[in-house]
Amino acid sequence: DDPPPPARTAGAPDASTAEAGNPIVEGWYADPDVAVYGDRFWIYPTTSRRYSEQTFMDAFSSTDMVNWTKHPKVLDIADVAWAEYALWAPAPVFRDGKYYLYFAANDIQSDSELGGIGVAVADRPEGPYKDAIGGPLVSRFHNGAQPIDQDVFIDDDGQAYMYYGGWGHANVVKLNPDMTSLGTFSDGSTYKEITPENYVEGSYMFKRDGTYYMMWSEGGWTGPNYSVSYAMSDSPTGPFKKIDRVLAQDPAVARGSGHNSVVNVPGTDIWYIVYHRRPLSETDGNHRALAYDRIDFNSDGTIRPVTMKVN
Ligand code: FUB
Repeated sequence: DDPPPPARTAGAPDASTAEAGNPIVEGWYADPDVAVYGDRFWIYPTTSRRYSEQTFMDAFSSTDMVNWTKHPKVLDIADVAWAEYALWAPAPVFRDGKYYLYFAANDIQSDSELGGIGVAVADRPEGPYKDAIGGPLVSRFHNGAQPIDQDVFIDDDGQAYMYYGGWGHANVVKLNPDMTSLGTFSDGSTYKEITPENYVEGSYMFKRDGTYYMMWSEGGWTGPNYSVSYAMSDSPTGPFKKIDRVLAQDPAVARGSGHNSVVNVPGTDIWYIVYHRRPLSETDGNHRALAYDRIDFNSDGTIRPVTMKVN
């Protein structure tokens, strides 16, 4: 039996009073992307290790965002024939009875290397996810954007978009309804550059009250000044003008907070930002931990700066 699609209705999970401790789960994880599938919240993170050792992904599910169940190795590099190392930055999305997990593989530094953004598919949120197309969906630099750190967003009209990019450039592409091939824009182009001010990586898109919010990370990912900023637009393809930084280090709590996603508690106007951060005790560049906090909106839709919970 297929599980039900992502719920925004009765039967949905409830995290309206969540006061969980941070880190969300034990272990070194980064780049969390959160989805609501049926009656559970799901978080898919990068296994935060040296790239050569990032060869699998775990997932975590919860009905309340307090108690989490670990689902080990939902995607394994053994199931992606073209990937040699480094699976990271997963992006989950559901469509037409299938669960998709977009990921980056092989840290390509030039167009001549194999790697980029791939897509895996499963019948269930916990996988097992298998490579859907036998090669990368985006395998080269376009507009200067390294093919990493993707997020997939399906608009209310059914059009799917993928936002991605490292090395200071961001692109948006359209996905066809099969979710495994790229579409074209009305001008015939495939890749549209949407780089906002100070963009480094970690693109993310969500929609609230008809407004499109693009979020991204700034600063070096190993440094204390890694942070999250956002733009608002009335179009999923921008333009995206930076409004402000919303999540930054707090020297009393954690450093290097970034690479986020956002979840709306179904049926409410309660929103959480899910991100990774570095514990103050961190001595290893890969020591990143998952955290989440409330995000609140002003009456004009702008986002108030996030206060990081201590734990
Ligand atoms: O986890 C590997 C890299 O670290 C990601 O691509 C960046 O966004 C940063 O979080």
